[in-house]
Amino acid sequence: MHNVFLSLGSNLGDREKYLFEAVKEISKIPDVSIIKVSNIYETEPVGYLEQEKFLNTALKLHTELEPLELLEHLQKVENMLKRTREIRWGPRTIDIDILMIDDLRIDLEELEIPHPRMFERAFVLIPLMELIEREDSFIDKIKNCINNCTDKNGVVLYKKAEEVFCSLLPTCFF
Ligand code: GSY
Repeated sequence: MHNVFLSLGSNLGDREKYLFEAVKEISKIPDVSIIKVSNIYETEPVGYLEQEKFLNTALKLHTELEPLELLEHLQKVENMLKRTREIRWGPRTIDIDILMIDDLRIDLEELEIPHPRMFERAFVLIPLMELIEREDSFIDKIKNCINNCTDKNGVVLYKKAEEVFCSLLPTCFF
């Protein structure tokens, strides 16, 4: 069984609906159980700045799938939600990134774990920190990085997880 953390973001169309649909589709992937979902944050765009604000959330999963199998399923969810990616760092209906899988380090063209830019991004780390337990690896690094992130003022609580995802998950998951 693998312990997995994901980051989800949307800044095109009905952003909240895309996050909801993405979590719904992820919950249907065989051999995947959603353990916890973070609150949703509204975040200033990072990278390509001339675009709308994002909504970001994070998920903790347990899965029997191997990393590349999980990636394939998540890419299907992105495709199903009509993700468009005309500009490299530009607007998208949904973005699903695998952040960490156990203590694994993976260095493949299609998948780098831990996610190569996660420790620089407050929009990833602030939701993620809600899901992290004391025994999880990288906890000290995540805390330090949040303290040092210059963009954390651009990350503002938008909605509590239970307001948005309650029909998908038991309350104990929030
Ligand atoms: O890497 C995910 C897509 N993305 C985001 C995002 O999800 N949130 C914010 N705030 N900025 C972003 N820039 C990119 S690219």
